[in-house]
Amino acid sequence: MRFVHTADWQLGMTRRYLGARPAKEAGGPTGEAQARFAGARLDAVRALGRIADDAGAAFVLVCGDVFESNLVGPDVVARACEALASFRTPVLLLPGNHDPADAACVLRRPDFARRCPPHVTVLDTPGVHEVAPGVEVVAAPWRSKHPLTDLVGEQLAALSPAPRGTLRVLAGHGELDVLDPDDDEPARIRRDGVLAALRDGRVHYVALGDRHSAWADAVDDRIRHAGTPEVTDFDEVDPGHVLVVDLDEHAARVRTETVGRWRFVRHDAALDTDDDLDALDVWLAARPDKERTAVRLVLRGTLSLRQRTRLDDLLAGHGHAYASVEVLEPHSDLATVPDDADLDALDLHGFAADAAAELFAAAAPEQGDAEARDALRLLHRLVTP
Ligand SMILES: [Mn+2]
Repeated sequence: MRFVHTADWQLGMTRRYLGARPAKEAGGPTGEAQARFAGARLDAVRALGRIADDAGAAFVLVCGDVFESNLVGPDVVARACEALASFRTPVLLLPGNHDPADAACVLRRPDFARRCPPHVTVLDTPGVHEVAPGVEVVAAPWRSKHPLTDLVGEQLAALSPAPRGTLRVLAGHGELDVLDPDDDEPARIRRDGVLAALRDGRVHYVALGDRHSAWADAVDDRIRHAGTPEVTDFDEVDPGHVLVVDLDEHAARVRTETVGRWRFVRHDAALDTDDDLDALDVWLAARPDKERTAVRLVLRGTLSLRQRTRLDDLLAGHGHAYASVEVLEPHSDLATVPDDADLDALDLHGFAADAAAELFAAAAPEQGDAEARDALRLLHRLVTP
């Protein structure tokens, strides 16, 4: 029995650094990257549908967070339904923590129900669903944003071993206790219970969502996170995939297919010299697929006013080619300290020179006046060619 395991489509997701909201500063993100990112998430969905169709999969199982929120707009819902309509393979949608099966659930909204293609089933009822002859999916949907129990464990506890000839796949959403040992979180999935259920044949595969990186359990690789099919954040280890699973009573053979095309990249750089700036320039210039890449820079070091202006120009220039280039301020530690060459370069006279000299004194490292440094950066930008 072959099926496709996926999760965390997060349709309707917005990202501030892609220009989801109009930027205040001139030259900031315009929102076109956000629109392309939203389109890419739908492209990934269509791509995994083609993979399922070509592989002759029995179904596509989406383990939660189909939508970013129960409050997504009707346009997001309509486009999701259009993408789902491109599949020939039946699709099973499990409510996750972003789209829980509460009173406002997007998967129960009239606009979704009206457009939802007939081969799509919403697993908003917990328990065993027969999805094909001899194939059962045990659903553990989220019914609220803050469940107080291990929803997967609850389903497993209610099961007897599967009848001979029946394959059972559990569909759950959430983090395993071994991946995030947080004792205060009652909804953590207890891995011991999952391993026991696989051992005694209550289920044959445990398909999970929530973790946006692909992951397989080291003891029993039939416990899996598919990860998000298109990257959503900078801390994801292995996003952009779907899993094609061949399952029998004893084992799962899993093939990983890549559907994601975007990259979110964090880059750390020490900036103290012009050579360091050259290296950053080269790094930014060399990356492929810039229009589908968001870069987050963590910068440390000390630059003169001239070098700081060069950095600002360099980032702005590359920023036009990339989906996003931003400096992660809370983790960066970049000081601008004027040097004598900066003062000479200003070439000021009279009271302006006096004011600049005063600002230089205040901006010296031992004074550490951040406002004086900002004022000097502005002055430098205004008066130097
Ligand atoms: Mn998610």
